[in-house]
Amino acid sequence: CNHDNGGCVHECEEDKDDEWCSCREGFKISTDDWRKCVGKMGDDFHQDCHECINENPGYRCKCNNGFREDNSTNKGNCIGYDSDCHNCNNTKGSHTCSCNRGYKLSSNGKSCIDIDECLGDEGVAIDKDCHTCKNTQGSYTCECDEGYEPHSNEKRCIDVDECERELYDVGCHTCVNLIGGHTCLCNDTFTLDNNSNNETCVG
Ligand SMILES: [Ca+2]
Ligand SMILES: [Ca+2]
Repeated sequence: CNHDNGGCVHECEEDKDDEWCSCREGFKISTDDWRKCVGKMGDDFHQDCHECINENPGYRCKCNNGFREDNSTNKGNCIGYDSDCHNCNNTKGSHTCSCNRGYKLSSNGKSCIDIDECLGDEGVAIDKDCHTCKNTQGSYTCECDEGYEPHSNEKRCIDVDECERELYDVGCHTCVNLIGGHTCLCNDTFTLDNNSNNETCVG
């Protein structure tokens, strides 16, 4: 009994020859395991507790697969959960699920599944300035057409200012930014070389 309470869940008793486990009032030794105490479900411990583990004070429940001990005020019973349920809310004899942003409840109401925003309409489900929507778990990202880049923290595409970033041809005299592209202006007698890339000024 001096070591780990003799393995007993409730009390350990001993005399000079032997040691044994005993249970507190309302509980008796389990027929399956001499160290465990069983009480009356619904009386000594919660109806929905699968395996009652005594603690001082109170008790905790060991729950079967797919269940966990309720952590709410109603502690001491096992509630079914689905690992894909984000927020499990215990109700009498059952539970409901609520999901984080970007997820919706499955048809059985027990798990959260990703919303594929890309299946929705631009301007409603996704930003209207998102060019190519890529679905992700809990969200989505945008890929942008050439001449655009993704906004740093919004899910939309914005124009790249090629002039400011000096992404224009060295033969271009004056770069003019356009939405989705850019163009060049040439000095005086020069014109854009439309035989090459339309970005080089030729005289
Ligand atoms: Ca998604
Ligand atoms: Ca541009």
